[in-house]
Amino acid sequence: MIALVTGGAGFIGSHIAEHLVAAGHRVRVFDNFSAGKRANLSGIAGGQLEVIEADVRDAPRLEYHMAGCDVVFHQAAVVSVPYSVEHPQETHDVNLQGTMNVLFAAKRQGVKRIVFAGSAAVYGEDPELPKRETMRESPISPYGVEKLASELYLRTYEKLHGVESVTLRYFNVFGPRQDPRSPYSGVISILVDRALRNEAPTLFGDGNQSRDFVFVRDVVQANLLAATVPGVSGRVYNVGGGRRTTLNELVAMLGRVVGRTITPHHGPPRAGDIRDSLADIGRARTELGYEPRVTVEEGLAELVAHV
Ligand code: UD2
Repeated sequence: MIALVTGGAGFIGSHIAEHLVAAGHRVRVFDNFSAGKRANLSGIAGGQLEVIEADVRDAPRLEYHMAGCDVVFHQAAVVSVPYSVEHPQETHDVNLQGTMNVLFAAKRQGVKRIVFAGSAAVYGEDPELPKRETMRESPISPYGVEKLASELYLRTYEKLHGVESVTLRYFNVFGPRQDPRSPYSGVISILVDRALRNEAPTLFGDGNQSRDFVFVRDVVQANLLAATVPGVSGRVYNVGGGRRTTLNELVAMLGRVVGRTITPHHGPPRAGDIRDSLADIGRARTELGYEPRVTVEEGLAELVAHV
């Protein structure tokens, strides 16, 4: 197939691109390199990969490069929840208008299916766990609103115009190429970075908050299934590991991986944080055949070996 990966030079997008090329597909990476990096693509064999430096806000260019594509993996986004609170117009333009641009272009170009990087952020702070796709969404940030509105546009276009799409609501994705250097980086990338520098990490709060961490290779698996399994268009799926790990457990696991005890500092809890998160992945299992294969500790070991 020919696939366009928006955000294809980023953390998750570059893993999708790499996997597709390795499986013999032709891939167009569409990325503005604001967060993406050329180095993320350096391990991908040249011939089947085309890299387009452009922005999803640029609708004509997006449509131009979508011509002839079978599938679009729409990963491009400004991924920070706190940044969306500070810069809602910018994140609206990228995260919602960008999705609409993908959708309109895909419709006109006859793309067979869009796979959309949704987010657990659509669930908001309702404490009920595990999160199921049938629960009422109640986002509490511009980011969550943008991801939810994007899903709704995709689903509505499927009903109105038959444009096929599948939304994957990512939980806490981790793995190689996740950038640890921003204040908004995922906690695992920060913990590993500090451990390898022999610095103590800071946990915000008591460290007993928990997340459903999922290794990036399992997220790639979910994307490929979402692109190819018949009869799932218009569906929404949680993509997590289906298990919950506290930050204190993470720190202990990382200590085992690096072979020494890590003693974190504790700071005040981060404003706006939810306490716990856990995905019910039953729907993805049943309908897509998704099965997370990498445990958190295995993923940590692979990450440490990679850095
Ligand atoms: C995740 C997603 C976000 C959104 C959200 C929805 C990531 C990177 N972010 O945010 O895009 O989908 O879920 O709920 O996956 N922490 C520390 N020390 C640090 C950094 C973080 O203690 O140096 C804590 C933080 O306070 C939180 C936990 O680690 O309790 C996880 O934080 P995160 O930023 O990795 O991810 P999260 O769940 O806020």
